[in-house]
Amino acid sequence: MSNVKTIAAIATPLGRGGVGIIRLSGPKAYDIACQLTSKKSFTPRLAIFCRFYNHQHNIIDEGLVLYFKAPYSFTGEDVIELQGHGGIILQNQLLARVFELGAHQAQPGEFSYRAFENDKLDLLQAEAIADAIDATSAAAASSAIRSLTGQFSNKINDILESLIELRLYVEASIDFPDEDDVDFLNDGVIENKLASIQDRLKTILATAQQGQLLRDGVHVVLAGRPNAGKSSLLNSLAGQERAIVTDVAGTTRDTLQESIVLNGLTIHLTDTAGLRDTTDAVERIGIERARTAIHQADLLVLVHDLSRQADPLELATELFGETETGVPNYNPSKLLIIGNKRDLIEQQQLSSIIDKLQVSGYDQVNVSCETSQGIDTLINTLCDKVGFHPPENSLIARTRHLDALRRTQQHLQDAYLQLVDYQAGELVAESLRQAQYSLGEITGEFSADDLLGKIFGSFCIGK
Ligand SMILES: Nc1nc2c(ncn2[C@@H]2O[C@H](COP(=O)(O)OP(=O)(O)OP(=O)(O)O)[C@@H](O)[C@H]2O)c(=O)[nH]1
Ligand SMILES: [Mg+2]
Repeated sequence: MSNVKTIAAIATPLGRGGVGIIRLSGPKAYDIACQLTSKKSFTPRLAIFCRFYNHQHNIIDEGLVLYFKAPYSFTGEDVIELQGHGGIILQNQLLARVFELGAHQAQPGEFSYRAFENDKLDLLQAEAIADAIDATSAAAASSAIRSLTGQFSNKINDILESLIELRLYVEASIDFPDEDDVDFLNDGVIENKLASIQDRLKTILATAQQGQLLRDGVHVVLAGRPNAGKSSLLNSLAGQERAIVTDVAGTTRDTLQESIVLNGLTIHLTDTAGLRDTTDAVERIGIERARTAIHQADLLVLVHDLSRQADPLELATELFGETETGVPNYNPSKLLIIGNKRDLIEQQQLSSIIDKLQVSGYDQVNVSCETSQGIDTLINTLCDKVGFHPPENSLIARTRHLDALRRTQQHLQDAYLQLVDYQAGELVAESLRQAQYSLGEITGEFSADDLLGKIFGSFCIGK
């Protein structure tokens, strides 16, 4: 008798709905379904209308039963789906009855974990399910579905295969040297194969970087002097009046976050209190919070009021500090300057500011929150600055994948140096082995148990 537990959970969101589904997986699932419905048997993949009874043979609910016989199911085990009515009380009563009959509450991600253990999915695909469910934009959802269908895994597996082939070639050459009197380390074969794998890895890393942006979005913080129009800009981008806007300097006291989707990219946008010296205790706390948000930003947006004629670089230096050479203490790739209230100034006044910024390498976009002039350009510049250019067939990715790809890249680079600079065959083989290990972590071929626990533990219950 198998000692695998049979698990059950409500698979649909708990609340009012036409249908609510309870899913069971494990060796007792079939028997539990028979006892629950007083039916003698179920045919796999055939929807059967049944009544669900409690222990006193009173009807709890009625609905469809679907039976997926192992191994032809999501988890690879016997799976039963009970499709009753979507009411909180009904679903909980049905679940309690299923527990009475021997099932155990499924932990978050336990169905997917079983699917992974039974080779129904690899780790990338399992993660893609969670990412598809949690997607915050249509583009993220469709790339998660592409990853789920195995497109990302196939690319990784293809590279893994070439890597293993190359490893075998190097190891065989070490074990059987001089067979044909060729110097295998210098004949260019390994170098070419290695270079080709490195190229493919570079391509997939670029795809994964886009996929990670699609999944996680970016944190953009709006900062600047009071009254520059930070809150007005947040409202313009969000398309609704989220933040309070007045002509009183110091209107925004606390940080305010709004997640918006622009050109398919999820931007977690934070409005902050205007930065200035103040004796007001509440405002001071708000400014401290603004400073914390500024430090955590992926991209900092300095909003300045064009009508005040201030030099934006001097302003950036004042607000964010300066380097020894007197330029703002901010990497131009992480700072975007917005000249707001474009409607209040003439074109000539703008030109001199723009020239100076271009010399310093800072990007500036001029907008008017009043007339919406420049907002579309701003959206495109924001996406450009964070490097968001997802290809049509983008694949969802996580920081974990990027990290593993970068480590693989480093091991391949090491292998290359050992080969070209030192002709050290054993060390080439060792670096290739490490590269294979790092790459294999992505699909879960090599993964520590605690990592798996962490990944599946963040899934929702019932998935
Ligand atoms: N003419 C014009 N006025 C604007 C524009 N953007 C904002 N304003 C006005 O500028 C004033 C300040 O706007 P806010 O968005 O509250 O400025 P803020 O930077 O959030 O200010 P604090 O919260 O005090 O730090 C308001 O009266 C806005 O209506 C613009 O593009 N053109
Ligand atoms: Mg404000």
